Amino acid sequence: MKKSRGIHHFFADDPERADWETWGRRSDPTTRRGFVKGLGAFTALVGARVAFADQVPAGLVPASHANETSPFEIEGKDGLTLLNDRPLNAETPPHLLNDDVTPANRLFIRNNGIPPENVDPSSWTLTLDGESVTRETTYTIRDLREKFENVDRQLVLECGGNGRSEFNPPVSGNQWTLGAVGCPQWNGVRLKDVLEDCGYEQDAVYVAFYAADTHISGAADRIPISRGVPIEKAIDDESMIAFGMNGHDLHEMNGHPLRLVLGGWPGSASGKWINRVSIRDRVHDGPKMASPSYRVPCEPVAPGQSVEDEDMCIIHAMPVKSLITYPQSGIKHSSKESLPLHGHAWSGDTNISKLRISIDYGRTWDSAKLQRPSNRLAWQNWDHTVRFPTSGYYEIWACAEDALGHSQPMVLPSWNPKGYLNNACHRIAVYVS
Ligand SMILES: Nc1nc2c(c(=O)[nH]1)N[C@H]1C(S)=C(S)[C@@H](COP(=O)(O)O)O[C@H]1N2
Ligand SMILES: [Mo]
Repeated sequence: MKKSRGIHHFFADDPERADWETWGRRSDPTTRRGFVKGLGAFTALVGARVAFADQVPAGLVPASHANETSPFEIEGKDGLTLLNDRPLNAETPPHLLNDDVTPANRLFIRNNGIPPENVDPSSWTLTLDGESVTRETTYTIRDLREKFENVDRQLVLECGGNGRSEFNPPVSGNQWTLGAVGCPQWNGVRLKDVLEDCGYEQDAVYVAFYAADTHISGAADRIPISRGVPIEKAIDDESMIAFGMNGHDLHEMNGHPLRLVLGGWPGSASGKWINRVSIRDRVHDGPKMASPSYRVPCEPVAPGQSVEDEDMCIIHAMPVKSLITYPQSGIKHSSKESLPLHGHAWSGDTNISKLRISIDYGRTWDSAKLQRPSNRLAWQNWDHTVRFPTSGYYEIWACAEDALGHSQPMVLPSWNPKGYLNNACHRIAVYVS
């Protein structure tokens, strides 16, 4: 199942015409600033008068139509959108991510290969090996549970390609919109405690996983993915080997019976169905570690520019980002009542310091009420209330800033050949009557 050419391609191919047919105005090609040309043409697509129409930037894809995809069914999952069925890839619409702790039925699925079947947790083993391991050791899941302190941590898992669908020019790969992210509570043990138990040498550089899923081609000698992180991230207090989620077994598509969770880093490092963890004396060289996978240009490039493999750098922590999870984009609302908003914000290895909201295309901003994370590297919940001065079509924009002073880009971050790290501010549409 492949996504058909949609509104983003329309804007990419012919921005002038897209602006005219969508927003009902023409933009000045020299300045790229829009000027309003009456209110007629727009209503066909958005179906309402646009409030603050003079503030709409040229080439803006309306939030009311920016994230349209198709629904599907999978056991134990509810309301996810299918992007690809082989390998299985499915994301969660933002309004279904409204829970402060993501339930299993709302966590996205990103498979590179074919998951193992008929998994038996009682006979599953995890072997610690590699050039820099002191004592090669094999653990059963029971060993892990009994030998090490059990910890519960709420940690953000986000695919490096989340948001890819909005890059222009478009790039190949799963066309994730916003929902390849979640923040369940993971149950397991610290990766650090296990690494210390088997021991590692001074020359340890990387910690990598191998897993039980098989290659999409069916070839037995090929593995779909084997990635890792620098030893410093592996021994972070929050890095986990998880055997559960929200107090239950892991969902079979989310790594049952054993997975890594490296909060705040590209999801691809958080191996599912793991049976081997290797302590390497070099940067790991497994499938999908090499360029251009999960890498971005070391220096920014122009949109569409090709980049040599050696000029691509491995992604470490994910950038600052936020979601509006209530209300659902596209709702109808009465101008007489105020509208409560809810959402989450997160940023790689650090926390969030501010969450700003605008209802006038960024002309003015308000600060939302931001909660503390329930533990380090959990997403932070925020609340806000807005009032609309008139009826019409509105967009609510949310933008976070983290403790390092980094903010989300208003439009898009730097274009890159594989379409990673799109952390643009989230926008939703509201029709006020
Ligand atoms: N063994 C294995 N681990 C894997 C993958 C995979 O295909 N196989 N996909 C990775 C990627 S790219 C992401 S984003 C996360 C997704 O985790 P989830 O499917 O539980 O949401 O798992 C990672 N771990
Ligand atoms: Mo991913």
